[in-house]
Amino acid sequence: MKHTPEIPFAQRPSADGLWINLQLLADPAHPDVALPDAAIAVRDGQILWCGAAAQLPLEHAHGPRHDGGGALVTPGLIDCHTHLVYGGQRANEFAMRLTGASYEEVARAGGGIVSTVHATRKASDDELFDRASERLLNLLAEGVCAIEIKSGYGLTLAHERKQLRVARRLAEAHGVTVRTTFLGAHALPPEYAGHSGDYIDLVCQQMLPALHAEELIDAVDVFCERIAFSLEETERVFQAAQMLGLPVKLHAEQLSDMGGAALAARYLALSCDHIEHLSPEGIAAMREAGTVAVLLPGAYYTLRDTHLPPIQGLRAAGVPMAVATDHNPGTSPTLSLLLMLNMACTLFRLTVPEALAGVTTHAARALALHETHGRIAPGLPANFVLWALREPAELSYWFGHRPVRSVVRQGRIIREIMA
Ligand code: DI6
Ligand code: FE
Repeated sequence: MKHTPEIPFAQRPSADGLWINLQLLADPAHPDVALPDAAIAVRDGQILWCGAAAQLPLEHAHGPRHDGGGALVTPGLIDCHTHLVYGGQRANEFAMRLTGASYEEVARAGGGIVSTVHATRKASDDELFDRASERLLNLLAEGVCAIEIKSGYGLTLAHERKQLRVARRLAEAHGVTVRTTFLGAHALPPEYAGHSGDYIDLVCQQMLPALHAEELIDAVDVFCERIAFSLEETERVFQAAQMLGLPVKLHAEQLSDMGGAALAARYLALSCDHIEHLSPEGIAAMREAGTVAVLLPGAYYTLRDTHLPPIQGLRAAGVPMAVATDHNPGTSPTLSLLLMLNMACTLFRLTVPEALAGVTTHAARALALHETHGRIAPGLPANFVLWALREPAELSYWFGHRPVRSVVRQGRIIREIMA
């Protein structure tokens, strides 16, 4: 079945004009300063002005009017860690874990990431695009305006290229900001069993330079873990990325403390993600480097993890914390960033302002998009969401609910909202 959005993005109406009757939360890190009776002026798809309607400069008062009906308005949400493009699914492993197998046992038995690699290699570009589009539409319908998409289920040059091209095509087709992350070092492909050094050679010497030359890579990631790649192997990939001028990030200390966060910080990583087992030294290194801590409560929940990430330590150190879905078929098969917002509060005890900053300003920083995304401010592209809610805390409070009234994405009005 071919999946196409009902109305192509390019045919959606322009959001240009004056948006009035809004309760404006321009910077979600400060939800207590939502501005009542606010307005946003949009021109050529960009925010021209925003603030209290009473202070609207006369020159912005013309053009079409859009009445927000008193809606709460936030910046578009940002999902800064996903593995959205892949073939197949892994409900069978979910069932195996319910009868006692652990994630690591399933992986060692040839399931896990490698089983998704087989399904992804088999799938055509169009199949991958169609499946990923369906998933993406769920996230977009919740007000997501920017998303990171990782490769890492191809593990050959051709199949990694296929995943990254699909990610670029999704951006174009759906009018959403996509940052692609090359995760060639996600798992050891079966044909390299016992030769992980050779596989890392391939990643560093062939895949990375070729895909970079094709402008398919915005950042480089590694799964640094007992069941994946060592600290030394991770560093080799970081060195290759650095030579090409590409920023790095890391799947760090998810199942054990490998010292990955401190290494990533030495390479000025944009983010360290998961970090359930992050040490005080790791926190200090991340603070020094300005690295964002990306919290992934969906994986924590699915794996029934009990080892909480060191939230209090991160908070005390002032390390920015982001929250993302980690959408993937193994450990986080969720398509709701709003649910992650709730889980970040309920499971990890983030405060409401922390959680809201986690899916906006801090998520933008984790993708090096903080100059353009995650806030509502003059000069930024028009990405904002009107919610059928009265107060910001409701965004974290409800779960299993989609209270979106309207989305403005890349300067166009999206009325979806898909079923
Ligand atoms: N960490 C994760 O949570 C996912 N990848 C990773 O490096 C899991 C991916 C999978 O199981 O397919
Ligand atoms: Fe992940």
